Amino acid sequence: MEDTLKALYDAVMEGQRDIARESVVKALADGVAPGEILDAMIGAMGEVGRLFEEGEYFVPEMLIAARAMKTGMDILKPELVDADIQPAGKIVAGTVKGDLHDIGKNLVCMMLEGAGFQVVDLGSDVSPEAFVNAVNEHHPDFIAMSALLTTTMPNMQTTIEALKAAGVRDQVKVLIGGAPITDAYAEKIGADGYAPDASRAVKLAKALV
Ligand code: B1M
Repeated sequence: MEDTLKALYDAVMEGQRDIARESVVKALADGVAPGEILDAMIGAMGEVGRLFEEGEYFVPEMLIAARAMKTGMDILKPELVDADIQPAGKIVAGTVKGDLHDIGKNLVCMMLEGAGFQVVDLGSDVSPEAFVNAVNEHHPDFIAMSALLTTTMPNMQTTIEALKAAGVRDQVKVLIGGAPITDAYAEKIGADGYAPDASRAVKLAKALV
């Protein structure tokens, strides 16, 4: 069992998509808890980030690692979602304009779905207008915005301003997260809450619903 998770960890770090997929399938068949499988992949991506920061990995290595993780997550996702749970609330999620990082946002979406929320995932590079349109179309309880770049963080504020201008700010709670985001930043831009990781995003949404 541990060998399979080690193989999965290595496959994500080395960007080996086929091995990542096979390892997730094998781990599930062996009865490993989906959360443990997820932890192995999150751990590997954390190590990829550390190696990038130390100059040992470059953007292509990060990219293939991220793709391998996504391949594994595609298999894992249905296992994380309990179909019997009634929606606890509806959430429109997306990574803000200009930002292509979607792994953390995808994890947040998966965890929220696993906790019984209905999630409308707008993807990455989502414009303020697209968030506003989604609020008008889906009438969610929350919007969850993700940003991984200091240069795209301000687009969270721009989105909140667009919600205000469209007259829908009061209809939704705005939750934000991503590596450079802090509680202080959430307060500064008038968001309703900040979560540092996916599990705390679930706790936050549950507390505010
Ligand atoms: Co990028 N990248 N990247 N990257 N990348 C970072 C973010 C960086 C910190 C690396 C570094 O320099 N050390 C750095 C940002 C520096 C900064 O702004 N301060 C950086 C850079 C510079 C860039 C480029 C500019 C590189 C370049 O081209 N020169 C470029 C920008 C592209 C763009 O977006 N326009 C770029 C590109 C890429 C790839 C495409 C190669 C790839 C992304 C692939 C993808 O997502 N599909 C990539 C990756 C993989 C990373 C790192 C290595 C890993 C990010 C990740 O997936 N982490 C990252 C370094 C790092 O984080 N150490 C880095 C794993 C993920 C599980 O964590 O996303 O933090 P995270 O999500 C967590 C929490 O933050 C939280 O919960 C998640 C799960 O627990 N959370 C939320 C996230 N969103 C939330 C929303 C919520 C709540 C919680 O709502 C309520």
